Amino acid sequence: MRAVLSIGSNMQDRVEHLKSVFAEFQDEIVASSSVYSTPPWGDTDQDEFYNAIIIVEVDQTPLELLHRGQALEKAADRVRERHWGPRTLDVDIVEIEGFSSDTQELTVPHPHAAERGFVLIPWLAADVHATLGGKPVAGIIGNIPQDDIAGIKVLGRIEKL
Ligand code: PH2
Ligand code: MG
Ligand code: MG
Repeated sequence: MRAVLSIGSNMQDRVEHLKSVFAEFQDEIVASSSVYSTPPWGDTDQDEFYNAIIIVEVDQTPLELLHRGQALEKAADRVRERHWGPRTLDVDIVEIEGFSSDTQELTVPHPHAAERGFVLIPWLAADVHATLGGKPVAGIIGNIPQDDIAGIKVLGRIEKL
């Protein structure tokens, strides 16, 4: 199963938190973006995030993959406080090829992906042919307010940070 993961951190050592995800999936990553510095979206009263996209090919079910991401969040001492608030590590499933789900536990494709430059810009960088809901990600980016895109800056490949 091929899945697109959006990972983010805006607390403590952001690079180290993101590295824990790259390490966990090292043998299953088929493509990945650089790390981007991104202004907080939704709840703007918090520090800048570091975000990246990892595309994985895993021999697992969607829920198994979800739980693997949650274990990484737990290992980073993630505390669930504010909705859209600061976090040590967030591992979100953006999309799974040929699969959708709308349950309490898992909503795929991610319901906010199309509004989020911090997801779409790294995703396009990892996969120029990326599509979301049948539409090219390159086109969806054109619908996002320019102000949301302007603050998104590439920092470099994770190995170099
Ligand atoms: N995650 C959120 C809310 N806002 N903003 C940025 N820039 N990056 C994120 O990863 C992020 C966010 C909720 O998960
Ligand atoms: Mg999230
Ligand atoms: Mg999440």
